[in-house]
Amino acid sequence: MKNILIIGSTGQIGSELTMKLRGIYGGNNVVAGYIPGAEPKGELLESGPSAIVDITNEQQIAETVSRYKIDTIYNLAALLSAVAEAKPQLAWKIGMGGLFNVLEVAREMHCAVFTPSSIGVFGNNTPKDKTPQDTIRNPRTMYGVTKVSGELLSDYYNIRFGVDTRSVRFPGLISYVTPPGGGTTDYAVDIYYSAVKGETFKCPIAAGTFMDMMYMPDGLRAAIEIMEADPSKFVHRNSFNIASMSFDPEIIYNSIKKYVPDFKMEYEVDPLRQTIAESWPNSLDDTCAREEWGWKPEYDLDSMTRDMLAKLKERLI
Ligand code: AKB
Repeated sequence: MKNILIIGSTGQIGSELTMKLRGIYGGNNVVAGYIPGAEPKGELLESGPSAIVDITNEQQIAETVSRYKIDTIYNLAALLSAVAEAKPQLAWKIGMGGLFNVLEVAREMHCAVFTPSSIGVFGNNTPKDKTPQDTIRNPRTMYGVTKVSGELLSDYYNIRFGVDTRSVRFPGLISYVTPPGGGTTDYAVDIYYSAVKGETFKCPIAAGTFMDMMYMPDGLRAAIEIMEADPSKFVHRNSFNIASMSFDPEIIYNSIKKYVPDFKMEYEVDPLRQTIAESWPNSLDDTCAREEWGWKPEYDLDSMTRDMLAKLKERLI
């Protein structure tokens, strides 16, 4: 049985991952860490303990780990790519300063650590199609810089201090529960909301721009399965490419139109997001994750679209 602390439990991944982990390990064994202003509510608040844990405050992390006898930390605090470009100093403080605090607590108090990385670690010089696991990582965004540095620092703590650090490079995550904020791939979530609300979708990403995406249930499973995996088979740790689908705006639009025939989309390209999107791969090769810990996605674009539309209809109408 694990005792888990989620830092950033009310965010896009955290809100669902906390509930899923509580379902597996028991409500009382999963602590929802949050910062004031982003308090857990409803089921998230009622189903287990919560604690203020500001990732920039090492002592607060250490006190929570000690109080709840934590052995595993999910470090989900981060600013997404477009917002990190607007606030690069804060993005570094949270992404790198925060990770350093988590790793120091983990080193001293013997915790395993999961920190999400991203397709954002790649840049313009990276091979675009079926991007390999081990290849050029030269991002030109602060988000990407913190993610590459985070991968390196996490591997360093594993090699130098034996901290059990593990990570996956998430594609754009698509979910009907908690909306993302400030990401480059957010359009692939927003488009479903517009379709269900009967609105014309204004797409900020240009036609022909492919990026890897994943339905949240697969993303949650990846985060849990990698922490459960037998590390004796690991060649890599920080961080594994994982993939399930790759599309451009036209392809996801047509997938939705199959079920919402009068749905309309227009382009209003956002230059910042477009530049970031063009620097990211079209699709990742996730062979290493498949071979080293058995990763396998369950959803493709069509099954995700059907589920997203059905779930959003229940929530919004
Ligand atoms: C973003 O768009 O910033 C994130 C990511 C792919 O890491 N969703």
